[in-house]
Amino acid sequence: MIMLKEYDCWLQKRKITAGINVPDTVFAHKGGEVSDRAVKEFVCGIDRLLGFKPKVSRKIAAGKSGVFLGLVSGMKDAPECCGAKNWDAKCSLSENGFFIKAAEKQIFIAGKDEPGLLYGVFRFLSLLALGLIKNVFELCDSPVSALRMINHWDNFDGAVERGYAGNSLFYKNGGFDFDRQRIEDYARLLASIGINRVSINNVNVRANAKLLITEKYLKDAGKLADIFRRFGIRLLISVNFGAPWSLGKLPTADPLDEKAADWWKNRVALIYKYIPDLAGFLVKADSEGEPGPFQYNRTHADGANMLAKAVKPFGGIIVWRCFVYNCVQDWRDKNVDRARAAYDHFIQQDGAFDDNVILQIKHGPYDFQVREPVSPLFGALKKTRHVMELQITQEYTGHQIDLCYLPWVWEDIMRYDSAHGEKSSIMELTAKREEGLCGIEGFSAVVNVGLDGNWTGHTLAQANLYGYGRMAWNPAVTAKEIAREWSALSFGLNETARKIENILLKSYPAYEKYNAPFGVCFMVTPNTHYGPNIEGYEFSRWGTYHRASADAIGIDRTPSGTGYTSQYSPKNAALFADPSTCPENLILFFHRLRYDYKMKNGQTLLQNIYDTHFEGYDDVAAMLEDWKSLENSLESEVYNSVLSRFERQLVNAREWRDQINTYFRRKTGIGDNRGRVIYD
Ligand code: GCW
Repeated sequence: MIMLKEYDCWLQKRKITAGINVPDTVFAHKGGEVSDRAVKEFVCGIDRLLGFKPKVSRKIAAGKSGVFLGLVSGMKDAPECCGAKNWDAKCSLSENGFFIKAAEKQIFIAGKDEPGLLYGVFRFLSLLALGLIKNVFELCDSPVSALRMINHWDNFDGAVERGYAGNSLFYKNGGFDFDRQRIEDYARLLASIGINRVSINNVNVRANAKLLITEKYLKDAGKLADIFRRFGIRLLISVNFGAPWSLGKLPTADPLDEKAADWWKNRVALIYKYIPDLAGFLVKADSEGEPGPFQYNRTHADGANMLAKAVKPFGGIIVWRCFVYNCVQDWRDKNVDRARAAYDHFIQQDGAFDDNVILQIKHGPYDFQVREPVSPLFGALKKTRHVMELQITQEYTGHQIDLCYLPWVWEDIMRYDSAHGEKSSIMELTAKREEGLCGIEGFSAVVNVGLDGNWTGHTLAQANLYGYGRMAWNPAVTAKEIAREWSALSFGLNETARKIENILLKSYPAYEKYNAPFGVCFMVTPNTHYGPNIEGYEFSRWGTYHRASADAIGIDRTPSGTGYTSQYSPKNAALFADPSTCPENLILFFHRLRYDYKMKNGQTLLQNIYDTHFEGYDDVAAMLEDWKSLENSLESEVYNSVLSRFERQLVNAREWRDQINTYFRRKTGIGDNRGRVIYD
């Protein structure tokens, strides 16, 4: 019977058989707080995996059997340690990187910097638990991404916008209210997957959250920062662009108004008194009603640069979100295309931003849909720092009721080739930072955690948080590798873990099949975004249309339509604009097609809509049966909590299947060519 303490996630306390001898003495100089945290985590990690706590010696005894932990700077002249001499000659580390060398009597973990040592310790422990460290082992690893950030959309009343895992870890009843141990456990989970930045409040900075940057709240924010700092994590605060007006009572928040700019300078100085290592601000402006520079006929560069100048003296950055669009659209107007907005606004400002401004761009042009093309901004921005924004919380992917393993689609995103010159896939653009070229500096993601005992609502949704950390560190890691790691770290090296790994890998294709078809997007219940409502957004102001008629569906985004395809590189513009080369899982995002359009499998578009929705439901039924087969190998609490969510997911999949199929049967008068039941 596999016991799983859900709260411990992938850091389970479970005795393993170590592939190597782990000495019972750790040699480590007294270091900074993060290095000391690394030593503590090594000791605790060995205790939870091997059942003993190594003792710590601050005096390095060269040649002795032991575990040597330290920084590159202090370990270059490492004692004759497991042949690690001159290791740095063959292992060039970048920021936050680490080197691991393990041999029979000695283990050597060196960090490029303090966080690097901490990441090296966590990676050693996870490799040990995965049984991947045998005899002599050597690993030299640095994160491809400099910025590996988590965004919290947590509100001061304790609610979490688009949160499906309980209330906020940080706030309650209008202010900070957190359990220090819970925050420390959370910081440990994030550090164990290489996260180095956390923004702590909703980007929609409303109500009391506007006062976060006042002394009333900064003291508590500072206490939060103290806990995260020990784990190498620096905070960002989301600020409301209109604060000089709404908080400072100035007549304007115009970024070019000197008084408004001075107000921010003074406010920043106050903030850094309480959080000296604040990484900076995260800003949502001119989007969904949030204030921004457009209100003053200023550009986003004007807005971001004004804030950038305020934080520059403190080494701060401004992470400026590109989620802007005209959300007062008239559904009758086929010329306005929300998908065009971010590129239209920002490409013309490439190079206009200060060097401490980083644009944060959603992976797709729309809004975290189950399938979207990658934003045309990636590969096109040549002179502006930027990161990609992903969503771990399952706003459009099942609310952590439905299992939907997101690394599956993230792998597609990382391998997408923007075709802007050489090495221009997302993962190659991320690696370009090393070569000093303007590439993707990292990733940011809206987190899926809350106060639920298992952190994520659905226990298997922990794999999405784990997977985000692994891919943010190295975008080349595959969904399969992540599923294997997470399943084994959580459930052990056994057949049950392998079965859970396979269920994870089946879940995204299943979800995509029963959801909005072939990249047409939305069709979700308005506001909640869970469950089907095929015309729920069809006449809204949000620009989220499918325009299904009696004989066709989809949006023409080619030059003969909204021209969105032209925002891509010439190669991809041509690829997407031609239905015969456009990837079929996106064909209704880019094209308006008749239902009798022949798809690559020889069936019509309409029949493919029916087939995918019947299959999607059947796939969920199969996952449910797979899970039931584990009843006798899993302790009942975990088994039953996940079982109940699979049963709810099956109800949701049936609704999607039947509503979508019935909708198109009624629209077209054409049934399923295999005579399966479609309700009239
Ligand atoms: O997906 C939409 C969500 C909003 C969110 C917004 C954003 C925080 O429905 O809840 O607001 O995107 O990304 O700013």
